[in-house]
Amino acid sequence: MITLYHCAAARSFRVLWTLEEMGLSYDLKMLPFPPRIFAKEYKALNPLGTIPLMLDGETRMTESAAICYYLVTRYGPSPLAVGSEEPDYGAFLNWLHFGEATLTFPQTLVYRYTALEPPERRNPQVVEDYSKWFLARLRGIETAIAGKEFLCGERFTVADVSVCYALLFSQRLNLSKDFGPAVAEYWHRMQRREGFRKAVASEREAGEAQNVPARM
Ligand SMILES: N[C@@H](CCC(=O)N[C@@H](CS)C(=O)NCC(=O)O)C(=O)O
Repeated sequence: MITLYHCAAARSFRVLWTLEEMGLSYDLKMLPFPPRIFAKEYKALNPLGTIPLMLDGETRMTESAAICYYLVTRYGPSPLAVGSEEPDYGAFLNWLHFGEATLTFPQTLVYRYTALEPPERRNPQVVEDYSKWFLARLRGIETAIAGKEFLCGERFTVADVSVCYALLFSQRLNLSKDFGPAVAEYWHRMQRREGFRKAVASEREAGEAQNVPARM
């Protein structure tokens, strides 16, 4: 059984969404955010204190994009992966990592300096600079997705999952108001997927059952 440690709407949502798209069974362990403050015992499991942590037998992983790739290959073959023999293999890997390394990175700074830090440490300059940084990188998606249904491979893949998590996070950060029309339409479409809706319902139900409040 796959075990996923998750905070509502955190990066571990990528993994949860992938699990639901693939129809895999899993045990979802909900934690309050951030676990390093509100679930200090979690550090014994993951000394980084970060979410996600995925356990699958002897396998132990903490990087969301890598876990998505692990799932679609270990439990594949799956159309959610683009194979190395396909023309879009490079594009697939690029978008998969772009979602985390390029898009979520500046968002983390916006989140930290608007919500996570105590009021005296909040920093509007950092927020403004990294909001601009994020929106500039997002322009790459606007061009890539215009006139297309999915980012690559002509089908839904975990590259879409990875990038769409950044779009989900944008809503919380008040950045989604600045989406271009193609990104806005893409994001709207992706949220209508059954796998996305099931993942949202799954985290809500697990949070209620385990009495863990949703992330602020
Ligand atoms: N690169 C990692 C980043 C993991 C990460 O930083 N997760 C955030 C949640 S979205 C976290 O656990 N933050 C906890 C903290 O800041 O203490 C990934 O993609 O999974």
